Amino acid sequence: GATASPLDVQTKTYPELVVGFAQIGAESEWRTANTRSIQDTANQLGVELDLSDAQQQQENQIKAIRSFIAQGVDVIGVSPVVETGWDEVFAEVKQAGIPLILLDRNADVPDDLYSVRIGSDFVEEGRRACGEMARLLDGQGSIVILEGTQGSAPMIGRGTGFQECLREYPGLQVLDSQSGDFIRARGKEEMAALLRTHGRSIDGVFAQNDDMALGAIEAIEEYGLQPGIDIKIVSIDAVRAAFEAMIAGKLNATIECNPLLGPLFFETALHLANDTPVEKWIKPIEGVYRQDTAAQELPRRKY
Ligand code: GYE
Repeated sequence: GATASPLDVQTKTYPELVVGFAQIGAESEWRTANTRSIQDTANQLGVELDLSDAQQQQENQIKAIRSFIAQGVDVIGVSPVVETGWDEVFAEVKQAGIPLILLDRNADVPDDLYSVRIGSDFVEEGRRACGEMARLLDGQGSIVILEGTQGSAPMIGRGTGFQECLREYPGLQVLDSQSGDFIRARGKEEMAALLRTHGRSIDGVFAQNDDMALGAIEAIEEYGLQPGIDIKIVSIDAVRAAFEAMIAGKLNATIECNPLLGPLFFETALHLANDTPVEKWIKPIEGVYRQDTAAQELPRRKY
């Protein structure tokens, strides 16, 4: 019949949905897997996606968000490169009545300035990394940290969780920390510098992502030591290359951080576009991987 009953209110479907996403850039294997997951899912579902690449610059992400507002997209997504500096532009999104999803990284803003965050518990990842390091070093030794992008949520969260758990291990100390910006080549450079300064007193490396760990492995080999043996290495993400490095005995453990957030992102976007309530923080389920199961796990890895 022509009369609408409360049961058949108009709802949007995926092919009617227009979504803008302000991505950070392409700094790591994690990030490229994340971008691919978003693009592939949009294609599969028939969602119209406007994807912008900010080349690591917050001002480019802010510009992209303003252009999504001007276009009148249904939902905006952003992975904030750093935690602070978002209040003004997020308030503009709210003012325009557009739902906002923080995908992956969080922002340091009041809860009412975004609709939902979909992403990992970075503090827990840091705690797990410290647990692995303590096991590998038997609770005794000197660690250096390769940090991710300064001021980013994963750098802050992973650092906090690692330090918090270290308090349970008085025999472990952090000698030094340097930022490698989540980039492999930078991880190598910083590790080479740390080796020049601290040499053989380094027992362990906590790299805040796999890419920097892979760079550190090269630096340790060039220095003439054996990564994974002379110096234990724990990192975060669990990308395929990390499994290959574990199989080769050069990386000791990786803490999973799932980048394949595309399906959850668009499902949530559709709910928001249709005013269906969603949880404020949606977390993927993640594991810890070590050398002993790496060969068996590698064929199952999707990123
Ligand atoms: O760990 C790193 C990437 O925000 C969780 O960003 C993400 C991090 C990831 O560059 O590899």
